[in-house]
Amino acid sequence: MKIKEIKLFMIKMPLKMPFSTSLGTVIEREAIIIEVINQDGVKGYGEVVAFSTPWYTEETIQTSYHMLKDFLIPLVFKTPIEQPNEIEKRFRSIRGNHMAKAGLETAIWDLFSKVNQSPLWRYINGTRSEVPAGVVVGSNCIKDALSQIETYLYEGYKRVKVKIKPGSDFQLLKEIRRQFPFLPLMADANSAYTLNDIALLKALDEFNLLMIEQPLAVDDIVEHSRLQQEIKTPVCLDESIVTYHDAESAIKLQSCRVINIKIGRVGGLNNAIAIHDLCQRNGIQVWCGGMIEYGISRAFNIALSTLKGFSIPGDLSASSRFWEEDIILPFVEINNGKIDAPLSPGIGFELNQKRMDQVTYYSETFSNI
Ligand code: OSB
Ligand code: MG
Repeated sequence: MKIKEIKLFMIKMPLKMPFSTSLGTVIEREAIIIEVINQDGVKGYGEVVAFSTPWYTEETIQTSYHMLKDFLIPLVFKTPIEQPNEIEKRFRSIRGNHMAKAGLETAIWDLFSKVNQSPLWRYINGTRSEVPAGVVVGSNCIKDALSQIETYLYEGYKRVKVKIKPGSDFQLLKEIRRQFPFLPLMADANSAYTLNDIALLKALDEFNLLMIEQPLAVDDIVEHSRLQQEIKTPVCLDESIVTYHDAESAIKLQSCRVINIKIGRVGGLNNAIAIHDLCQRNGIQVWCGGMIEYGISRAFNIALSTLKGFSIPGDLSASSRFWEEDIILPFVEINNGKIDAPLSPGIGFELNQKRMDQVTYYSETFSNI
């Protein structure tokens, strides 16, 4: 298949309410929406989930734009593509920059599954037609967190994740557990602790958390192994797992019992699927992590979560969780705590053109001549 044209749309929208992590607060969300068009005019869509500043990973929207424009798009234009799973190899000549790669690679997966007239989730051999929804509370004020959780349970979410950091951990979780004793609950620290905090982290065992996500630093694979030996709560790695090899190392060192797979963080759908398969072979549970994304990226997360190993509800929330109006149609909705995997070809959602026009502040077209 020959890619004839690629368009980049820079978009920006305020979140309905600020989202706080141990590393900072997101108020407005930028993203790059990628449209790839083949020789027959069929279109595929992808989304770059890097943030405006490099707080979660090294990438930003601007570095992603540079990578796409000057390196990745030329690599896609260079020769025809036989299969979408060859793009990851083609991109290996460029180091890192996983979110930029994932945005373009996923657009090509969407395009191929459309050409094959198959829903993406079937194209990648997904095994379930609906996926359990999960939601993240983005406030560390105890009162706000409790009232947000109440609203989300009413909306049907079956799993809640809260953000913790030193000074906003034990007491927050204690209050949540007091009010919701049986809620499937997990805590995400975004690297806020060190092994010096082991007493506190041990104390969290009493809350019966599904897991604690990324308690220690990004490169603390060895330290996480030490920690997992000391605490009962399963350790889940997020930021630490950027490559297939990272996942292999974490499994070998027993640094975690769970891995959060994010398509953007691991450089695309091909790697996400490979890490899923590796975890399946090694008895490691996986779930799909969120990036405060728009509907295009969410659609890929839904498709990925239909794979057999995604046994735990992911950060899979409705369009209305973050957005007044999402950039896709129909909006993602929760029904009885689940999201239906769409039945139409590709990602199964259309671009909401009216909304795209409102939120696009820059665009550029690249032609393969
Ligand atoms: O650490 O999982 C994280 C959002 C942005 C950056 C990092 C993380 C998050 C979330 C997911 O917690 C929020 C969501 O999209 O539902
Ligand atoms: Mg996380």
